[in-house]
Order: sequence, then structure tokens, then C-alpha cells
Amino acid sequence: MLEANFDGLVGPTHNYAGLSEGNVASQSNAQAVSRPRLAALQGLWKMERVMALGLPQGFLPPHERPACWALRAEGFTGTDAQVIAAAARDRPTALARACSASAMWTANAATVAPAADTADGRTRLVVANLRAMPHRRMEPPQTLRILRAVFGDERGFEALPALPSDGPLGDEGAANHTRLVDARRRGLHLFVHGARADGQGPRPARHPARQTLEASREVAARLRLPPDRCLFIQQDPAVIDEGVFHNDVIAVGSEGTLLFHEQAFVGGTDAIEAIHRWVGEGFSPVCVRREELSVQEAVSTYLFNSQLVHLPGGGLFLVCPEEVRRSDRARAVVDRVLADASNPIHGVMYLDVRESMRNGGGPACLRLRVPLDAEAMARVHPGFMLDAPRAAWLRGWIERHYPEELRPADLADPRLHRRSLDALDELTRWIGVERLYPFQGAPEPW
Ligand code: SUG
Repeated sequence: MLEANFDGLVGPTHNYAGLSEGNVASQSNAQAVSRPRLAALQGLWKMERVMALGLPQGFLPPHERPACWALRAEGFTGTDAQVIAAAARDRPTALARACSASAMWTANAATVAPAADTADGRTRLVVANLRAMPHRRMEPPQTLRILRAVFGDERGFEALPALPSDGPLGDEGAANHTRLVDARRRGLHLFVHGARADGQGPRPARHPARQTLEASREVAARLRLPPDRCLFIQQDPAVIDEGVFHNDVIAVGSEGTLLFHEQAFVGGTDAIEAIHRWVGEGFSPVCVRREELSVQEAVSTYLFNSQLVHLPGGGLFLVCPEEVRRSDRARAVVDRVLADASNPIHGVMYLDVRESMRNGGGPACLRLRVPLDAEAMARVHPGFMLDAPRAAWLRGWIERHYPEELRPADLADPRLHRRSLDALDELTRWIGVERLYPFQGAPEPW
């Protein structure tokens, strides 16, 4: 089985609106000038470099933005241009939400279980409801449309709608889920929550806990995973208050290896021992102590938001953000981990995804991992997979359509709307799918 990565293609309206409470980068870069073209090219380059490691690489297209349908649902009326102008005048935050390119962070698109792990032998994906943040709560219907286009072959896949977003179940998808394997290579699913929905137990004091235990349990049930292959542990609420809004900001795992900060989980070493007992022989914990790297440094460098990829020839490889290379202390952690022969992490590559980082999205946020065997791989819609010529086409498409810079006031420009929809129209024709977006007449997915 190979791990395919489906990266979110950064959308033409990528901007900094300060929409995510508890996300330090989003808050501190609010209203900065963004560079959508550079952002999309940085993301594409990452896809090409990971693909060059021998892993199948796909992409998930941007969502329709500005989302005039969302503004209409908030009461704005008239033509698209009128709706955008009225929102810009009366409710700029609603316009900023409707313009957010946040669907680029596909680690939040869904939680995935490969065919080998599910009760009926189909790869299953449960869309995340993203209920904690209003600008992200509008993503699930489009995410489901896209996942059903990519993984539409029902003999091999089932893409399921998100949990209800009007209840207490907050679900942020794969950012709070890690698939490990035991010595017999059976899949084990580690779910990490920020708090319980029933109000019991510890919870952060300042920032929202986006993932609830009850949501993780429901996702595991919908994925049809055997209960004994699932473990539910809690993120330390204190680190959420320091800016660790998803578990993938403080831990990353693959195969039998878990790279984590010592303050990541409630219970500290007890939690790691519980994981160890559960995974059994072959578990390789790689702990980073606070003396080596503080939680604050983990948040500013995004060391734990590196991709930990399992190379087809064996061994694990880190794909780190450039910010790690530029931090003496974070880079020293990487060097120490690579030099330590007791873990299978053998190599590293540093990549610049700064435009995404400035909104709190590192390399791991930008990808959804979908482990696929050859049979499942053959059932993926080929229009969403990359190779060198297709990457070159995408580069040209980005250069033709994407604005170089966006300032907050530019979101109100009706030409940005037209330009974005033209780009998506051309993209879907090239992929070979029809009626993917509301503006193309796509039906409600549920
Ligand atoms: O949900 N930022 C995203 C970043 C998501 C990172 N994903 C993972 N850790 N897996 C978020 O907070 C900021 C948008 C803005 O402020 O304009 C934003 O949505």
C-alpha cells in the first residue's frame, strides 16, 4: 500500500483576514498583503517535490470563492456583483469569510481509513464539519462534491457527509487523526481531541477546542473501524491556549513512528505508554522535550507540521517548512532525530510554503493522506492526479489566472470574482469533471 497525498490547490482569493481565533499566525498577519500566485506556486512545488520521492500525488481543487451563495444565505440579495458590494459595505467580515481560500488545508477536509482497515474493504472518507470557525464551516458541502468526484467509484470508495454542524460535535478531520501500524502491519487509528462535548474533563481556558471526543468516536464509527484498533486521547488544553489549535501542530506519525512534543497530550508519559502498549512491538516514539524546543517554538516553526512520509523503498522522510531550517533550535531537533539510528526517520527536505504558513498552515496542513493499494489507486479519477506534464499545465494555469497580490479592499472587486470563476471553469474542463461548483449548477451533495 502506498500513501498518496492529496494537496489542496491554493485558491485565487488566498488572503489574510485574521479569521481563526487561537491560530497565532492567522491572528498576527490579519490584513497583511497576500500573494495568491506565489502561494499556489509554492504549494504546487511542494507537490512536485513530494511526488519526486516516489509517492503518488493528487490535488483537490479550490472551492468557489467569493462564495456568493453563502452571502445570499446571510440575507444579501441581487446579482453577484451587488451581493459582493453590499457585503463589503455592510458586513466586511462576512465578505472575508466568503473569500477565504481555507479549503487549501486539506488535512482538515476529511478523516480517511484505507480499504485494509474498514469493515467492508472500501476506503472511507468522512468529511470534517469544521464547525468551530465560521469561515471553515462553509467548506463541507463542496468538500463532499470534490471527494465524490475524486473517489466516486463506489466499488472502492465511500465519501461520507460531515457530522451535523449545529450540534456539539466539532470535527476537524485528519489534522487530529493519525494512522499507525502494528508489527503485523494492521492499521491503528489514533484520534486526538481538544475537549469533550459533554463538558466533562479539562478544556482550554482561552482558545476553542475544535475537536471533541464525541465527534472523534462518531467519525471512527462511520469509518467502520474495529473499536480495538482505535485509541482516543486528549491534547493538553494548555497547549491549545498556546496556539496548538490542531494536534498536527504538535505531533506527527506514520507507520510505527510518532514524533511528538512532550507536552502534546494530557497525561504526558502515561499517554505515550498507553499508545506504546496499544501499538506493541515496533512502536518508535520520538519525543521532543521542552528544553530542546518550547511549545511556542513548535508553533512558530511548525516542526511538527512536517509531513512524515513513508518512502516506497522503506524508511521515513521529513518534509519540513523552511521556518524549521531557519531556526537553530528546531533544525537541531531534526539533526538529532536523523542521527539517532533507533528511529526509522532517515532524511529531510525543507520547503518554502510561507504564504500558507502565514495563515497557520504548514506542509502537513496542506495535504490529505490517503493510503491506497494498487486496486484502489486504479479507481481514483485520473484527472486529480499529478505527473510532471500535468504539474506544468497547472503552473501555467496559475500564472494565467491568479492575482499577484491581494489587499483586504481587493476582496470587494467584482473582477476578482469573475477571474476566480473563470479559472475554476477552465480547471474543471481540464480535469474532466462537470458541474463541480454551485456556479456551474452543481446540486446539493446531500
Ligand atoms: O483552520 N487558517 C487555518 C489553518 C489550518 C491549518 N490546518 C492544520 N493544522 N491541519 C485554520 O485556522 C486562517 C484564515 C484567515 O485568517 O484568513 C485559517 O483559516
